[in-house]
Amino acid sequence: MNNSDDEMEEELSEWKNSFVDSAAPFSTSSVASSGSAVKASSAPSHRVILHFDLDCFYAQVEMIRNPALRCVPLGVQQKYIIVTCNYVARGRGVTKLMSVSDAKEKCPELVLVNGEDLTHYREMSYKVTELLMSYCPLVERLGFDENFMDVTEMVEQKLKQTAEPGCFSFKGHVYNHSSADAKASDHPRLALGSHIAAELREAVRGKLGLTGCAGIATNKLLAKLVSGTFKPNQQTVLLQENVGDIMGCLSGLRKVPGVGHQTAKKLQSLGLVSVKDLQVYPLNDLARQFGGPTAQRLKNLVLGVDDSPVTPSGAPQSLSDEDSFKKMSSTKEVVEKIQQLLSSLVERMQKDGRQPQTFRLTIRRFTTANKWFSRESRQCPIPNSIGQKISSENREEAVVQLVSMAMKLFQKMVDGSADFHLTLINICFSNLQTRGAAVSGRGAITSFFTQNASPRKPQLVPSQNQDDSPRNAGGRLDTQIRISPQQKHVASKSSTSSEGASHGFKWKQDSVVEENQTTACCSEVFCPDATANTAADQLPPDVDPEVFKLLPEEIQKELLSPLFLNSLSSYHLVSGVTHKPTNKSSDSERIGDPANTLDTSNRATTMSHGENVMEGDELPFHQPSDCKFPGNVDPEVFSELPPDVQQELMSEWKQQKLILKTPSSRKPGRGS
Ligand code: DCP
Ligand code: MG
Ligand code: MG
Repeated sequence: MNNSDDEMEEELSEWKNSFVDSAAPFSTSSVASSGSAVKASSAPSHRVILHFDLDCFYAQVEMIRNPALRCVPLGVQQKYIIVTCNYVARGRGVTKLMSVSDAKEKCPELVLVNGEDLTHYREMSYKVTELLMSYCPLVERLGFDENFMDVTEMVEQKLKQTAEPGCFSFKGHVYNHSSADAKASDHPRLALGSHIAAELREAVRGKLGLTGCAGIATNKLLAKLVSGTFKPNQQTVLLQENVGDIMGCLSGLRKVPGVGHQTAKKLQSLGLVSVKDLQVYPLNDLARQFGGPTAQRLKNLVLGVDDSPVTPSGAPQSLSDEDSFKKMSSTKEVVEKIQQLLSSLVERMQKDGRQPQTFRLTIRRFTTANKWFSRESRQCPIPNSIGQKISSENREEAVVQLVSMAMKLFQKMVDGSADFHLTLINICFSNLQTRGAAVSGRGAITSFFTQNASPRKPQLVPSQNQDDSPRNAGGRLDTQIRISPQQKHVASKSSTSSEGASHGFKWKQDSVVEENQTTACCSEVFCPDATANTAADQLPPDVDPEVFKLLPEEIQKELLSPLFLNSLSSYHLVSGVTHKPTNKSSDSERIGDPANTLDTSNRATTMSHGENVMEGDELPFHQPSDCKFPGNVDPEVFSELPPDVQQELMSEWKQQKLILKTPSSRKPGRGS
């Protein structure tokens, strides 16, 4: 599979086979005519999914912080771009992602605020999700300002309590209908969904002071598509009978959520440009080009069919921060930038309360061939002493030590004595563990939402793909990537933080799919010169002693301590050589997939997305370098076991006590 295919596969991966739905779409009228509208069925006959998208999100946050900005045209600026603007400014011709100079030309009285520090946006974003979750736990975040919610159960409950079909009504708009001609009693579930949406929007406005739009439909794809029909601060229901209309109104295949740049390009090469083109294209022909499952998914998408579940988002699995620039070419600047990024990231990490186990540094070099999309990373474990400082009052000390670690990683990638030209630096904490679990290398992610917020603190079962990385701030892509190619030369802001892709509903667009991030895992167990031999003896065989030598002495000592070596069982300690996985499915590239992490050879992966890389290499599925699998243990089977079981097994193997049988050699992965 070539890179494009991988990316395309990924764009589509979450839009799973749901052709059955399209073959037999739910008929609201049949429900009504059979009289079941008011008789609650035990199993919901169809889902009710809400999609919320806040109005001019960053601008609203700024207006809450400074109410004087409410009545002026306001633009939120990152580098030279207006990433969003309030509706007063929109009324005067300013648009999202306009350059500052164009915006000023359109609206000379435009007031600008700098939006490069995402702290307030991030905090508000989580408050919104938390508030929604207090009504129903099935909430999935999409970027900073969007949430899906599956309210099917709530609707069913309400339906049971509703005796009279005549009392149904729609709140807000109904797509392609005037309120009068849409008969709510024919669509009782969607009608009730519209009431729930209105109530939730009112709660968000009342409690947090934010307005937003909502879409109400039978799946995520349709809810997302319909929610922006009337803006701002309005909501729209999509009836099943109008699915064809809304799909037909999309101006091109790229407008279909889930169809990314690569897919659209390939479709275009087949002469398929409009939604209609793809709808009528024979499935068999499509399957010849894309393979059966992808072809099917594509067909489903253009038919408005999507059975992907709303997957509760959970806490991010990593926290990161980054900045991009036109040119950075001195080590001094690199140190300063890393220091600056670390100061704020460590603060965020401290607020989060968990202790990171892994630190990663990512750089992007300027090259003429691949100007913007080539990232390289090195990562290393974080000694417990530093981890503890992060979560304590010794934050500043932690920053100093982390800067020093970061610079060692930097030197593994860049020869500081030669010329270099960087355009981005990203730092990331991952493998976040609850306190107490950190030392043992075990533990689960706790509720991110319970860290700062209100007394209502829903506990989440985190999904696997959460990443508080620089991506998807706007619900699709990160700022930097979402800026159009013409604008890219200005090197966007990307002080970061987004959650990465939400499991089950990943929107990929534009150039993010082209991003080629090279991540090499770096063996980082270290020894001071004086103790080099003894230390080297203690190092696992595939650890690079050279890297070890580069680290500060106290870190080396700690890393050599038995406690720490023991905890390393959750790391892959390999030297960084990069290769591209040849058989990469979109799923295996995803975070948390054992198939992607159980590479007991040199572990390194060329990923197509930052967010995948962010998360994909942190999971405790690797054979620890100081503990080999017994000969008859199938690594793939091992990878399917829960992390705590793996840990236990590994410690038992260390004592040479356990021999596992090899039950099968099937591949791990989705559905296995
Ligand atoms: N954002 C960003 N960079 C982008 C796009 C968006 O930083 N390239 C940020 C700013 C937005 C926020 O994400 O406020 C949400 O993005 P939306 O696309 O939802 O835009 P808004 O919420 O600002 O406006 P709208 O009212 O159109 O939803
Ligand atoms: Mg928005
Ligand atoms: Mg949005």
